[in-house]
Amino acid sequence: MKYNHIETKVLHAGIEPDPSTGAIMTPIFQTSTYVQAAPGDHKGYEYARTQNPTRNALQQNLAALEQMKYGLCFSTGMGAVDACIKLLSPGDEVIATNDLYGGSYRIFTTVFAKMGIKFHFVDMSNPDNVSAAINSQTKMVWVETPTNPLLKIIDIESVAKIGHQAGAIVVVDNTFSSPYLQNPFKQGADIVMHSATKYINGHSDVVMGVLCVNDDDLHQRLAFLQNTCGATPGPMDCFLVLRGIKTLHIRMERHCQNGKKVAEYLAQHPKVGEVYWPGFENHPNHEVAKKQMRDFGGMISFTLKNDAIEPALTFLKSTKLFSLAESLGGVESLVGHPATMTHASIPKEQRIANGLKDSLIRLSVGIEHIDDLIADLDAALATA
Ligand code: P1T
Repeated sequence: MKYNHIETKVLHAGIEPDPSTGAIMTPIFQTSTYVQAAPGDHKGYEYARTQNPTRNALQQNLAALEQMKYGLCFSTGMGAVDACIKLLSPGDEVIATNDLYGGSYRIFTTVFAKMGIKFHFVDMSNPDNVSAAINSQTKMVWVETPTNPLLKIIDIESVAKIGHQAGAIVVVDNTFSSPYLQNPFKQGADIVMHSATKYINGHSDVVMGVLCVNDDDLHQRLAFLQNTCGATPGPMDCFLVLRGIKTLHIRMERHCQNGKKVAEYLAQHPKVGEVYWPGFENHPNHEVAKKQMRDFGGMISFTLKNDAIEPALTFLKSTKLFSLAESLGGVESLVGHPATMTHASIPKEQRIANGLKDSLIRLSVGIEHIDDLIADLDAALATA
């Protein structure tokens, strides 16, 4: 049966009742290997780093959600980033967004730069900056949109065109949107990457990464890296993520509803300075967000008036429902301080030059009752 809606795909794509028992839920195939009748005579499964039925179901489900042919799962989001960059060779160059997850910046600048891959970080909210950085060595363009943590919006279609004209592979880290809000393949991305740790799993109990691709050759190369380098997830984690995905659409709707109300509440608060959220009409790329996203998500960053740092630190200690923790995209609300937590690996001068202030506070708005969330923020702002 053919179905096109993500609300149906989350439940059914890639999921078949177990042929041996009829179990409706994909079993956790907790095995490291598979018995062969004779050398090479097997049922499509040889060794669990290479293939696992629980992982296969998840990979197929994720590919369907991104409207692409193939999904590949990794033990962490960083494992997925690592595999992408390993497509490149010494001398190749990457143009990356200058506002991005600190861990991505760290692997680029500390691990791969010393292997001879050169990274240029540019503000991609203006695609002209990507054109200006392209040269004959450009082999990959690394987009994150909305960006972590400044919620900048990058026009995927424009940047993908520029990248493709140069013959580069265009990767979009879709973690902040989830496949529910945005499918970058539709705008031209070659690889769609996720930290499935976030909205895809949604319950803050698994760390996992995903790459989705459509091109057969690119899939072959990435599947080779997945198996050869070995950062694959275990079957229990795959089961948990499959389970989390079933409510992705419902969770995302509530994240977006609550996110809008929290952003509007912050924007009118006398102690709050800037609020970064792509749903505001005065967000510099609001129109691009409307074009490529279904809604604006549950991630919001803000500063206090005059970029006050001490009051921001007091605020970070004062919330009760918003727990102070790294990560995002789970059902429960989190608050973070990018400068000392998720983005501490970006040198301070670089961070400040990119607009990431020490006073910035990041919220991952959960799916609790909105009145309780606002009351928590209100009480914490009163102490700040
Ligand atoms: O944590 P891991 O599953 O390895 O994913 C890394 C990653 C990649 N891309 C983006 C956009 C991310 O936000 C992350 C992880 N981010 C956090 C832990 C954080 O709190 O921002």
